[in-house]
This record gives sequence, structure tokens and C-alpha cells, in this order.
Amino acid sequence: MDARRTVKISKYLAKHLRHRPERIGLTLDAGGWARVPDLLDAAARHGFPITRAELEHVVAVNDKRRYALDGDRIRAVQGHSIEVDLDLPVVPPPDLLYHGTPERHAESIRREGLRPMGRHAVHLSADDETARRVGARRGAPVVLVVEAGRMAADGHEFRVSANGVWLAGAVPPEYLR
Ligand code: HQG
Repeated sequence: MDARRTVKISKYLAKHLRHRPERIGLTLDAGGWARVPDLLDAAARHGFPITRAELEHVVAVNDKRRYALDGDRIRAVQGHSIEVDLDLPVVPPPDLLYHGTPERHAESIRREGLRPMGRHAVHLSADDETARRVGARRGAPVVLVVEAGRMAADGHEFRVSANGVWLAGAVPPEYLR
């Protein structure tokens, strides 16, 4: 499959497994899982036919391992705006985590901390380089350093998605460098 088709399918999955399943009449369970046959039917009915083989390929080669296929079900492993319970355990974070953002957000973030905005959690990266790439999606990036170890010691909870994205409810400004 060519790279353009792969990206197109991945974006289609992100839209409907993270944000707007109802747009194609798809129902996700509490954990965010869709039944694969339901997803393929719904996509076909809404003018975007995907084969099972294509779906498996996209999940397997996805650059960020955004999707989990488990037998006959599939879900996005992070990034939701709709209510889902990924049922991830609380785990101790590394001392430092990183958040990349476009420069224009930095002042507001330094003032009020990191908020989940349209998503269910604040997304943090384990390394500076990944964070820089995340920030660069929308402009010249700055990378903020989060004192995650100190936050956890103060009682804040961290979880990590299956693809290694760290998730926190919010990051108060006093933990940002
Ligand atoms: C910013 C992609 C002003 C925040 C990436 C970000 C990631 C504030 C934007 C994943 C703020 C929200 C998530 C505040 C936060 N004032 N701006 N107080 N608090 N922000 O897309 O972290 O490719 O929801 O800095 O790789 O950019 O989709 O979050 O710029 O892992 O798999 O508000 O999305 O993954 O934007 O990206 P987003 P994000 P995928």
C-alpha cells in the first residue's frame, strides 16, 4: 500500500476512534474499543471502504503505534476527545517529562500550567526530541520541561499509553521549567 493511502486511513481512524465515532454510526465501548466488522461496515457505508488487510497493515506500520488491534476489536491508544476509560494503571513517571508546544502558547502555559484542552489528558513525551516534533506540528516549537517526579511525589497521577505517551490530568505551572 502506498504511504499516502496509509496516512489517509490512519487519519480516518483517528477521527472516528478518538473524536467522532457517531459521524459514521459507530459505537465504542467504555474502553474505546470498536468491533472491527462494525468499523469496516460503517466506513464502507460512509464512502470510505477499507479492507481488513489494509486495516491490519495501517495498525502494524503506524509511525506512532496509535492503534491497538486485539482479535476482532480495535481502539486508539491515546488522544481521545470523547469520554473513554483506557483503564491504564497509575505508574511512577521518570523525573522529567517534556511537552512541545508552538511558541505562541508558551506564555499562557507558563501562567496557567498545561491543561488538556480538547483532549482527555495532557500529553507528555519521554524525551525532548519527541516533544519538539509534537510542538512543531503547529509552528516553531518550544519544549517545556515538566518536573514529573516531584509532581508524583506531591500526589499527581501519571499514566502511560501503550505507545509510550505519558498522560496527566493537568500540569500546574510550578512544575514547569
Ligand atoms: C496547548 C499528537 C494555552 C498544548 C501528538 C497544545 C501528541 C495550552 C494544545 C498528541 C495550554 C493542545 C497531543 C494553556 C495546553 N494555554 N495552550 N494553558 N495548555 N496548551 O493537539 O500535546 O499524532 O490537544 O501545548 O503527537 O499538542 O494525534 O495536544 O499545543 O501526542 O497521535 O494546547 O497529539 O499525536 O493540542 O498533542 P493537542 P498536543 P497524534
